Amino acid sequence: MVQSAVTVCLVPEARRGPFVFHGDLPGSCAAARELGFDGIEIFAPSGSYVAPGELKGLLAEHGLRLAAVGTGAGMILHGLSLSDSDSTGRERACAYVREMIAFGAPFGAPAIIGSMQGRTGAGQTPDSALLALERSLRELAAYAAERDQMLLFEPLNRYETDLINTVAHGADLRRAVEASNLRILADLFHMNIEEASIEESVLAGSADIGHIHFADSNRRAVGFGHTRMDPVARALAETGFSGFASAEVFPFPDSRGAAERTATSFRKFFRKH
Ligand code: LER
Ligand code: MN
Repeated sequence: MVQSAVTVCLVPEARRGPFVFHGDLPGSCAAARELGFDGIEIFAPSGSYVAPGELKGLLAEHGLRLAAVGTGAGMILHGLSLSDSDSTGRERACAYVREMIAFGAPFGAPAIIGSMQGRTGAGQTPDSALLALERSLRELAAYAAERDQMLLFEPLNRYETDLINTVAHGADLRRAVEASNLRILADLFHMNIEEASIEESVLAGSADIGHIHFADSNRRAVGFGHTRMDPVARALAETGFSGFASAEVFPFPDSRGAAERTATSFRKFFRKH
């Protein structure tokens, strides 16, 4: 059965980003539980920003799970990239992600590599950038495996990276890295831009996909855009997907409104019976 989650952003520099809740971790947890979500996904400045004890208490108090932890603040705050041609820069990016993996692991929550994949930099070709990314992912997947954790890799739309834009290309990368705990995060917003058919790509990538970013065509809560979600939900049900569908969407019309709309849509598409 698909699990539901909402995103909570704790990075002030990303306050205009596509996250349901911004700041106020205790209040966000209370709202998530009130609306019936199974978990929260945290976007934090670093792996040491949230005290594990405090998070453990909040999750227990509200009966929530930690669905995943985003690592994009490494790019936003520090300009880090896992495909950096400079070995010192690449190692700093890996160290940053390792911290996030170590933070999420005790909660059973995988780290997400989205923006941290970077782009082809000066003096690189797309192939050499991809090789650097592969190397980073191999190291990080091994680090996550030692902690019995999955690592999530997220294809992004062409305006955010020139490296991996589709689920199929992500699956190729997964095979090149040769790590069974590396899974693809399928973000329905990016897929709406890049895939010929979201549902066909979900079916084709079923063995690779470990997490969903549940978003409509315009990156608002599902129900506020024009993506045909019925066939996508059917494809996920057909493949027996049992991971999280986490709302990574703009707080439109506000955080509460986005969370409520997500909760309604989630029930409509994934809790029919
Ligand atoms: C991260 O999950 C993502 O989808 C990127 O677009 C970050 O902006
Ligand atoms: Mn995403």
